[in-house]
Amino acid sequence: MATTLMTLVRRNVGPGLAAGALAGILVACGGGNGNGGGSTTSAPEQSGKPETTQVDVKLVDFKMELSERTVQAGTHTFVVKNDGHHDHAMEIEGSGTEQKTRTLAPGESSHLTVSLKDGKYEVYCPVDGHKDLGMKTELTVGGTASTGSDTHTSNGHGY
Ligand SMILES: [Cu+2]
Repeated sequence: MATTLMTLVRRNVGPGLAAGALAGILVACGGGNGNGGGSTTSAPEQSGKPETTQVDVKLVDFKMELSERTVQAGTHTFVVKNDGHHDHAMEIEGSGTEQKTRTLAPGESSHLTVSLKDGKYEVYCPVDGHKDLGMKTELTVGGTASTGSDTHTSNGHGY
């Protein structure tokens, strides 16, 4: 009874599945797109005033109305309209400047372009006695004297 018992037990039970890949927990929640600290430069394009500004002047019996009481130094065009029932005109005087429109009949209008420096100007009607009747007002010229390309911040206190 020779029995060859070759018991070949190949127990190849290797712990093959040891690779418990931990790679599963990779939170793909990458911290979002850079929430850039509000440096949003939305330049409020202030249409800077051109060098020549317009001031409307209304002449009535007997008052003088300016659309602006304060302007910056520079060249200004006064658009003068006689809305009264008498002849009127506009004269501006101050800081060595003295200019006036021609006398305007009721309904007429005229332009007067004046270069103004800092200072106070008297604006009045030079027609007989109208000034004393109330046709006078004041115009203040102040602020930045630079008429150049001064387009920085909006509060340039140039002196
Ligand atoms: Cu007048």
